[in-house]
Amino acid sequence: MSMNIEEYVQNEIEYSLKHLGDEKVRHAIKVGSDIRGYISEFLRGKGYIEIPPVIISPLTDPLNHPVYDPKISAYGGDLWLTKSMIFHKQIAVQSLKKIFIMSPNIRLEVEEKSKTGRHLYEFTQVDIEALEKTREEMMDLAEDLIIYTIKKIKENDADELKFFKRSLPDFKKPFRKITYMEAEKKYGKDFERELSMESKEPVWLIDIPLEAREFYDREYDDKPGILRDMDLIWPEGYQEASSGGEREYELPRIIERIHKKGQTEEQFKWFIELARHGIKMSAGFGIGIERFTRYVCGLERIEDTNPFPKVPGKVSL
Ligand code: ASN
Repeated sequence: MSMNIEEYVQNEIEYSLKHLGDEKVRHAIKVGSDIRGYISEFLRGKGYIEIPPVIISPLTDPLNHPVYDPKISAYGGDLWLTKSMIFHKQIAVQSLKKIFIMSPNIRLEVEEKSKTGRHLYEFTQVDIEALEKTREEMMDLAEDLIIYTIKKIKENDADELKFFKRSLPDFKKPFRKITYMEAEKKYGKDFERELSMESKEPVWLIDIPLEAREFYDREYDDKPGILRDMDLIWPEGYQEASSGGEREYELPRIIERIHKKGQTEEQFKWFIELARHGIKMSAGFGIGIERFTRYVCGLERIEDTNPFPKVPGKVSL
């Protein structure tokens, strides 16, 4: 049965008021707010500069899976909503050297994804990039960031953790690492889920094959088809925490990788132009704030971390 627009709006307002009045949601929002604060504090302490988010641009992340991607035509050009600031990071880091962004991303995922409890079509990732750093250096930074943030949450959000009956472990560095190929062999097709379910600590999934990733992560010189990238997996079945890698920065390699993905140079002309000017290598990663909050609070559904959650398939306030 279809609703008229007044009914729809009425339902949405009622939902929002009920959602925001839910004690669980209020506690989770407080934890999410603190996670943002501690991550910023940590990164500033390491010399990272926060830059403002880009919301709309002719250049955004192609992603490795299809999403609904509406084009906004204005001023004689075409613009898209940011799916990630990957290219802006690569540009900004050339002069700023170490950067981060509390970056709102829009990814209009298929309705099916509402079932995972891990997807929102509007979310925030803290997106981090550093010039002339290796993947290993960035993994080390990510481990310190997670250990620091969880320590602070345990010190300062004891009431919230008690409410959620959540006791968080003290993770030790370095986190375990497993290659994509090893994980697939050991756990089968659904390896990310299996790996997460059996782990008590975060695990790095490294060396992801070219088909499973976007064109911009760097391919090994001596292992064709394998990328110098990494995903971090939360334990206890909470799955992906972060994704990142070293980047391609040399023009011929960028062009080759765009073609290998069956994408066009036209789509990435802004980035190609930049690479033509010459850019230095960089590496980085992004951590989803709502997913971090979901893990810390031990929540089943990600929408409880956000006052105005955008669940795939649903028009929401
Ligand atoms: N933030 C990710 C990275 O740094 C990119 C993404 O979100 N797709 O690699």
